[in-house]
Amino acid sequence: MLKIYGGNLSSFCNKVRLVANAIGLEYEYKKINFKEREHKAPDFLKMHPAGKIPIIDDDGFFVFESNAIIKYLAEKNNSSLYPKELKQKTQVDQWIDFCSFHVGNAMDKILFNKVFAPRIKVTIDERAIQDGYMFLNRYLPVIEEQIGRDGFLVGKKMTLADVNCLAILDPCEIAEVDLSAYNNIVQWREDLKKQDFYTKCHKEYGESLLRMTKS
Ligand SMILES: N[C@@H](CCC(=O)N[C@@H](CS)C(=O)NCC(=O)O)C(=O)O
Repeated sequence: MLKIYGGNLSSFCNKVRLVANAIGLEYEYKKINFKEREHKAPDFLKMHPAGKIPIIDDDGFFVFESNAIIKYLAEKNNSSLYPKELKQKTQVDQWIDFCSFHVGNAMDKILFNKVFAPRIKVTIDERAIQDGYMFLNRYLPVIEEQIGRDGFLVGKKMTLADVNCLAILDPCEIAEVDLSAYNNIVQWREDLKKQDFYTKCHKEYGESLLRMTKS
């Protein structure tokens, strides 16, 4: 059976589970314990030379990098989440890259410095937090406008581009990123968050977040 190595608090890992759920795949979820440094153990480094999650093991075929993983899973399973028609597929790739490189990087700067750095006793980089908000102010309106066209990032149905963006925006509340000025994003997010593929994964995400904020 497909194995997904991940952690509940990682948007990259949740993205992979969200896609696997949306396709309807059965999988074994193997949680990696960072405190025990399981991700740097010799056997783990054989799967990922840099010791990172997520990774999938598909009957001995190992893949890392969440965006490569979700494309592989969708394509292998003939899912409409990743269209076959070249131009549509390229648009999905385009929005995956835009969200990951721009929105995702901005979110990471904020999330790491506001939420994780104080907990792992690393110096907080205030400039990175400011940059993160500045980039979001620049890129979220682009997402807002795109979703406003047809209800999704590409066309009238959910694709990998939406799932990627949904996972990236998951920590907005804890990172104090206010989405209320973006009506289309708020509505799109609300609609997707009600669906089974999301609620199945988010329960654990929410519980882990709560545990972390209490500790
Ligand atoms: N670009 C990668 C990011 C993976 C990543 O940075 N994962 C973090 C967890 S959120 C990690 O494993 N960090 C441990 C480390 O870098 O040692 C992806 O999309 O999968």
